[in-house]
Amino acid sequence: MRLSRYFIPVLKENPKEAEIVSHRLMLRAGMIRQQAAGIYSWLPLGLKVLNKVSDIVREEQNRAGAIEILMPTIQSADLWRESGRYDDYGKEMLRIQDRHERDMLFGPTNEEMVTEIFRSYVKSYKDLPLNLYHIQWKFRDEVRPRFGVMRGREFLMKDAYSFDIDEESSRAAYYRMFVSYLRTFDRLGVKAIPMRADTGPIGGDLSHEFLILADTGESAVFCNSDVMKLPVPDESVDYDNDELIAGIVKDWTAHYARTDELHDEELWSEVSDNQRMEARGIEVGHIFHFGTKYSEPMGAKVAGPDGKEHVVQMGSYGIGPSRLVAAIIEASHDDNGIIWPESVAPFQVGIVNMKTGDEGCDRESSRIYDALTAAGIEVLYDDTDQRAGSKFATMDLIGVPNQIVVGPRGLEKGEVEVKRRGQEGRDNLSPDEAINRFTT
Ligand code: P5A
Repeated sequence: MRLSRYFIPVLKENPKEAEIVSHRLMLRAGMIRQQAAGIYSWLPLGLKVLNKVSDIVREEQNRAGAIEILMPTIQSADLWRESGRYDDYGKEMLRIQDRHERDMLFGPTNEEMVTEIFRSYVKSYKDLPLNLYHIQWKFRDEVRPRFGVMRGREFLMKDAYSFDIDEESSRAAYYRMFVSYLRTFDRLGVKAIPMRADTGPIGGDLSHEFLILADTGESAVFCNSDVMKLPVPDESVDYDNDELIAGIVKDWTAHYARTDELHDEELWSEVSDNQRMEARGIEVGHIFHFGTKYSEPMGAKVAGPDGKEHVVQMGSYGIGPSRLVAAIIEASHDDNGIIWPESVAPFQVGIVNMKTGDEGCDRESSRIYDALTAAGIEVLYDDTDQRAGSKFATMDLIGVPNQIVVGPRGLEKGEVEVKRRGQEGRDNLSPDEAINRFTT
């Protein structure tokens, strides 16, 4: 992408409304635009990152055996009356009436709707286990939307729902999602720790939140520092091996790790002094096992091997891609701006043409740009006529992880500079060597 033809409305000044660094940087880097309290437009750079996050989430869901669907944002109130949650959900639910005065709502979550889909089609245990997910916008009329997309009112969620014939297989489904979350966050370049958590309005008896530790996090957490050292399973992990998956979960849940709502002083006092970590965390994922809470009142049953009808066991599994974009920045930035992990960077390589209009600089910059683009690399080429200093500042602000600097003095020696965002030092390479570094 040539910056002169792109749309990144960077802000020079720090926006006053932004209280935390990720919100400030997302506004300054022209990633998002607030349209109303807690409601945002995603501008090109923000959308690129959001899509990369969603794609990784999607790949890891698919790998763990979940199947993608797409449910609507608008739901009928009748479904929620069936589960009994219509009244319980209170003011957080945005309620709407259509022209026929039918009660509708903007979905805050989809347990009811997916249960309706399930009960309409699935009649036999032979079709289980089943895990359906979608990546769709949600609306929750939060009392205090704040910190930009970190706590929005409209936000993107990946929500998966598992259906199983009995408690044991339902727990196995929960464990598969647990492990796929470890892998997802690892690929996103963040350390998210699973912690025992409260279930709130979703319900159930077993629940873990995945939290990224950060001072600006909204949750207080207590955890044994040993949990930080555990290895994350690699992509060869076999999701069909229930025992192996349960073993990984056992290792990760053997240490004390809880959010404040479930904190237990007595158990905490058993953790040795030098291992006790009291910190704050950003909740980026939350998984629930709630058995028959929705399937019972909504009549989601299948015929079992015994010929009898069984109410299915369910769990639900959420990740917030829009919140994750902010959380990744919270965990990875410096004074100059964002430092994207390679896996979610909007562009892998940035080219800074220090002197647009200089024949040599223009020619070599374009040549590098064309070669990298042809190799399938996403390149942002700053071909504008801004000062070099301001171009450097923009590249750093938006966090492009690899930068190639093309200047007249370097070119006299047949060299360009290659540097990595967030790291000291730079390499002087010939333009061809610079191209090769990224294409071979
Ligand atoms: C699990 C999937 C649920 O809603 N039902 C379907 C369950 N869980 S949850 O914990 O309430 O939300 C799941 C994840 O969504 C993100 N999230 C938010 N992101 C931005 N702004 C918000 N206001 C917001 N609320 C929830 C979080 O990542 C959360 O873990």
